[in-house]
Amino acid sequence: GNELPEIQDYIDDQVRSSEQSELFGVAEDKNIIFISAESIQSFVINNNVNGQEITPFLNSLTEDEDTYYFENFYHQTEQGKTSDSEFLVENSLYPLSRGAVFFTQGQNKFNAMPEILKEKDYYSAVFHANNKSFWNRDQMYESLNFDHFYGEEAYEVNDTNSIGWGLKDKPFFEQSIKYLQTLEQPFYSKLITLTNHFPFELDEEDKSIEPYDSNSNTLNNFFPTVRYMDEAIEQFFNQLKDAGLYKDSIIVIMGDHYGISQNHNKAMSMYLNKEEITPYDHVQLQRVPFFVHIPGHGDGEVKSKVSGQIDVKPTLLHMAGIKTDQDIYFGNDLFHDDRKGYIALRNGDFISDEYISTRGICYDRQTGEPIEVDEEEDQSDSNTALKNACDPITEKVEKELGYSDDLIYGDLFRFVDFDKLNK
Ligand code: GP9
Ligand code: MN
Repeated sequence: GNELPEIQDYIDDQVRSSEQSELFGVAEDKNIIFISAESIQSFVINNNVNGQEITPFLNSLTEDEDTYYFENFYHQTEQGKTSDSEFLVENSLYPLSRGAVFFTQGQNKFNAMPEILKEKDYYSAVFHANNKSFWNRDQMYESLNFDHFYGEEAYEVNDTNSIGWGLKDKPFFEQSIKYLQTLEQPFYSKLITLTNHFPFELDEEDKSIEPYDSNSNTLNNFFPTVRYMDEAIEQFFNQLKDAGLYKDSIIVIMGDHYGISQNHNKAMSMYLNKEEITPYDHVQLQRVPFFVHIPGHGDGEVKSKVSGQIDVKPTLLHMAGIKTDQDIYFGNDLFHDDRKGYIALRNGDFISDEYISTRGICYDRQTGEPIEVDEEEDQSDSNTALKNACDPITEKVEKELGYSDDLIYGDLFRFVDFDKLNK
C-alpha cells in the first residue's frame, strides 16, 4: 500500500512548524559553506588537556557575536558513519539501522538540499580528498543532485602533505580555495575533513599540543589531531577572507559522529573525572559541535535547546529563504521555538528537554538520575503494566523511524511531484 498520505499527515501534525523563524532569509543570495568536521565531539569544546586548550578557534566562535553555537546538538548516525551524517543533513531523513543507506539506496529518488536550493539558483559542490567511490559517494551525490564532486583527483596529494587517510586538512582547505573561487555564486559547498579520523595519526611538526596519557592510545592521540583540525578551520576562515568569499557566505561547522567509541570508556572516565561512563553519559557523549557563522550578523549566542543533525536541512533552507511547507522531512528549524522537543537516535534512544531514554531506562536529562517506574493498574484485565515516563515519546520515535524507513525502503519519493513542490 501507499503510506505517503499517512506520512505526510504525520509530518504536518507532528513535525512541521507553522511560522517562519526570525532568521528566515538571512542567508538569501549568500554562499553556504558547510564544513563536515571529522569525528569531533562536543566534550572537547571549551575544555583542556594537559592544561592546554584543545580547540582555541572553535572556543572563540562559541563567544563570537556572529556565531550561533548549539551545545546540545547530537549526531544521529549509525554504521554508515560520515555518509549517514551526510544523509541526515541533505535529506532530514534518518539513516538505516543497519548498513549504509549511501550504499543500499544510492539509486533512490530524493528531494535533497542541492536540488531544493536550485530554486534560488544555488550551484552545489562537495570537496573531499578521498576516493570518489568511498561510501558510494559518486553515485549517491548524483541522486542527491550535487552539481560537482571534487574528489581525491582534484587535489595534489604527496608524501609530505598527507598522513593516515590521505591529504591533511590544512593543504586540503588551502587547495580547495581556488575551486571555490571559480564556482558560480551563490553556491552550496560541503567540505569534508579527514585528518581527525581514527587512528588519529599526526606528524610531529603538526602537533601543537601533547597527547593525553591514559591506557587508550586512541583517546590520547585524539586531542592533538582535533587541535590540528581546529587550526585548519581557523586558517580556512582567513583564506576565505583573503579570497573575498567570506562576507558573502555563511559558514556552518558540524561534527559528523563520535570519534571515541565506548571501547575507551575507562580512559574517557579518567579524562572526564568520572567514576564510570553510565549509559546516560554515553548518550551525552554523542553530542557533536554545531556552529552557524553569519559574518556581520551580531546576534550570535549559545543555544542550549536539544537539537540534532536531522534539523540541519530545514534550518539551512529557511535561512536561504526557502519555505518547506510541502517537503517531507523529520527535523525542525533550529531558530524556531515551535519544535518537536526531542531528538531520536537511530537505535530508538532519544533526548528530550526533560528526559534521556536509553536501553529502556528513562533518565532525568538534567540530573542523569534514572526515573522510578510507575506500576499502573491496567483496568481491563487487572494486570499491572510498567509505565515509563519516556514511553509517550518512545512511541513517537518508533513511529518516526518507521516512517523514515518506509520512505527509504519503498523509494517513495518517486511518487511525489517535487517539481511542483519546489516551485
Ligand atoms: C572517508 C571519510 C571517513 O571518506 O568520510 O569516513 P568514516 O569512516 O568517518 O565514515
Ligand atoms: Mn567520519
